[in-house]
Amino acid sequence: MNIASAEVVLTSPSRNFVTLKVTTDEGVTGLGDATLNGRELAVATYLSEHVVPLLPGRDAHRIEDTWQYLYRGAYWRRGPVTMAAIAAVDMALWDIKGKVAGLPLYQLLGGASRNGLLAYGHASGTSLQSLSESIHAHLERGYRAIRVQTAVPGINALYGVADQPQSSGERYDYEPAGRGVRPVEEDWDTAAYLRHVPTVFEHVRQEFGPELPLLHDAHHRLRPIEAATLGKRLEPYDLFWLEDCTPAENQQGLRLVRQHTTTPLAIGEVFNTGWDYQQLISEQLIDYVRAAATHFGGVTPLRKVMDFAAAFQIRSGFHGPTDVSPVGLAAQLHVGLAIHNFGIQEYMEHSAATNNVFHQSMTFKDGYLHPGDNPGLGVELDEEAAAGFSYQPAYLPVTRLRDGTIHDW
Ligand code: KDG
Ligand code: MG
Repeated sequence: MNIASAEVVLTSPSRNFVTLKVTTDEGVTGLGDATLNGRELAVATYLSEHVVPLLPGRDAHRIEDTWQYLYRGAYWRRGPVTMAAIAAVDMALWDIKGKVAGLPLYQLLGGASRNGLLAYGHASGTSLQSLSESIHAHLERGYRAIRVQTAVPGINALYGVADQPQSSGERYDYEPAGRGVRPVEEDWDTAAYLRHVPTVFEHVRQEFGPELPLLHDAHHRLRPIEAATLGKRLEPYDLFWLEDCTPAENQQGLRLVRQHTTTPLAIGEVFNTGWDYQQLISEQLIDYVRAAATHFGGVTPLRKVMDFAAAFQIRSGFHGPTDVSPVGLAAQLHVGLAIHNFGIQEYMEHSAATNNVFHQSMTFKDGYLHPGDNPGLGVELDEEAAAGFSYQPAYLPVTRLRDGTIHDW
C-alpha cells in the first residue's frame, strides 16, 4: 500500500492548527499534527514545498524508513519547523497503520499498560480567592491533579493566569495570545516571583490538604541558582513537579538545581529531538519528559526517548496545551497508555469550536484520559467545518524586565 497524496489543512477554530492528511492508493487516510504556535505558516510551507512532493509512491507501512528519510535526507537537522513537519507525517502513517490493522494505535505499541492516563488541569487565579475557586472548579470537573499558577504582586501580566475569575464548569484558555501581527508585551520580576509563589503553595496546601498532586510551571524564567532557591522553598509543599525552571538550552545548569533541591523537575516542552534530552536523562537531571509528539518528530521518537528514559526511572509528562491539536494529543495519549514509564498527562480542554472540527474518540473521566478504541489515532477531521476558519496571525507574548531588557517568556 503506497501513499497516493498528502495535503496540508490550515484551520483556526479559536486558534490555529496545521494538519497533514495523507491518503493511500487504497483510500485509507491518516492525520498528523504539525501545529507550531506562532510559526504555523513556516511549517505549512515546509510541508507543502519540501515534504508533500516526496511522499507519493512511498510504502505507507514503512514508518521508520520514512522518518529517517525525512530527517537524514534533509541534511539540515533538528529544529522545531522540521521536526513538526516530520511529526505530522509520522503520526499520519501510524494512523493509517492502525486503521489498516483495525486496531487503536496503543495496541500496535504493545497494548495498554494501564486503564487510563492521570491528567492534570490548569488552575489559576489573580488572587488567592479566585485561585481557590479555580481549583475547586477543576476538582468538580473530575481532575485529580492540578497545575497552580497565580498573579504575582509587582508583575502586571503573567503566563498561565486566566484574566477572568473562573466560575464552576467554565473552560478557559489563556492562549491564544492576542491575535494580531505583533506579539503583546508582558513584564517580569524574578525577585517578586520567588517571594510570592511559596506563599501561594502554603495557602493551597492548607486549604486542600497534603494529598492533591500539585504542579507548577516556571516557564523558563529562572537562572539555575534562582531555580534551586525556588525548588528549596517549595519542598515543604511536596510538588508533583516544578516545570521548566530554567531555559532549556543550558542543560548543565540543571546540575546546580539538582544539588540543592529534591523538588521533582519536568523539562522539555520546547525540545524537538531525543538528543536534546541526552544529558538531562543520562545524568538524571530531570524526573519527567515534557516533549509533545507534535514538536518532537512524532510517535516514533517519542516512544524511543521514553524507552531511553525508562532505564533511568524517568517518566513521561507530555506537553498537552491547546496549541497541540486533538490529533497531536491523541498521538501522545496512545504512547502514554502503552509505555510502562508513564507519569502524568497535561490536559487543557480544547474549545467547542475545535472539537467540532476534530472529532475525537478520546475520553476524560474521573481525572483519567483514554485515547479510545477507534482504529488508528481515533481523530477525524471535518474538512468542511475546518474550511470555515481561516488562519489568523497570532503570537505568544514577549517579556521585558522593568529596565526594558527582553526576558524569556
Ligand atoms: O505555546 C506555548 C504554550 O504551549 C505554553 O505556554 C504552555 O507552558 C505551557 C504548558 O506547560 O502547557
Ligand atoms: Mg510549560
